[in-house]
Amino acid sequence: MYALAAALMLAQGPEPPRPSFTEWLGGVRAEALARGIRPAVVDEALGHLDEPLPVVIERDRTQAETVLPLEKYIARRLTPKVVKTARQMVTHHGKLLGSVAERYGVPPRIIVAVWGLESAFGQFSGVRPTVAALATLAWDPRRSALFREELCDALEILNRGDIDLPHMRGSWAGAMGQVQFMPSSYLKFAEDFDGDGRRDIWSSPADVFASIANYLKGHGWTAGAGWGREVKVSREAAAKIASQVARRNGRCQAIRDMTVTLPANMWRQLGVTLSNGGRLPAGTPDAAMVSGRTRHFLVYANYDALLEYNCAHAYALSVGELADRTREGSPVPRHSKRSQRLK
Ligand SMILES: [Ca+2]
Repeated sequence: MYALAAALMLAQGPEPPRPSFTEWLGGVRAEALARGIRPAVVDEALGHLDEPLPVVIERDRTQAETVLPLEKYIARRLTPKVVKTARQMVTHHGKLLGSVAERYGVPPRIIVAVWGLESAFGQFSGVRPTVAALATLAWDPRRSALFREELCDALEILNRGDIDLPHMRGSWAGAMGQVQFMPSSYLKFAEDFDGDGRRDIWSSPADVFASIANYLKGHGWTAGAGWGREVKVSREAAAKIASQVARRNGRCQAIRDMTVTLPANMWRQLGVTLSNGGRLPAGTPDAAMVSGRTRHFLVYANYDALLEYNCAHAYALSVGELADRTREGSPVPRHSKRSQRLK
């Protein structure tokens, strides 16, 4: 790989000298003004940035991918404490979640599960300054165009007055607030559900819940349908599925790591059963198979909306399972592991 990269660099000649961070920011400033963002907003947001933040570059280059098998990831994230908190939140915010669910068609337990996994139910929404983080990532040549666009969108959010600069905070990667939206997603999907004129994903529970629901709805979540279910796949059935059922094509690895969608009847014929060995019930929707090392899941169309939030099966299955476990009478896991933040 390195030899190839070196050869390519030789073929293309040395890279042109890069502008300094300050010179580069001047270009962003001009672009933002051309987009109609008020000079006062641009000056406040960019004026105090003297240099890129080394910690952002470092974090970006060492981002931990999900290396744990998904069974382990789910077990570590869905601790008894997380499940208990999710249940309490579904009850505590019951009335508000009910109104949000009615408007967007996304069930309260799914909204709470996403919220729980994104920001520990609003407790850890990130304290990093979004504009400074995005400016650093946009200046870094690796994914400059993508993050420059996000930076301009962040300035647009400030321009609209939804949040002020000191409160526009989130992760080092630019994901903001309790819903962890990138600025582009914010502009498309954030909602002002409490009606105060600002879309506040940082501190308004109404806006947080509605924004999560609106994002899922905007990515195809269908009201009244589930996300999927765990199933049992014998070794023999697993071998048949591996040899007979094609994988999906898609933009991210998780999508390429699942099968195409088949009618429930086909899954029955391949030997897939309910976890307790029972027959897949009538009315089971068309489904794709997601398999870990030991656990298997049939996932329905709504699962795709969860992957749009974060394209990793470990994440999307954690959301689905956490949502299911907030139901009355569902089992709370007995094992107890220290809560770990794996994102
Ligand atoms: Ca609001």
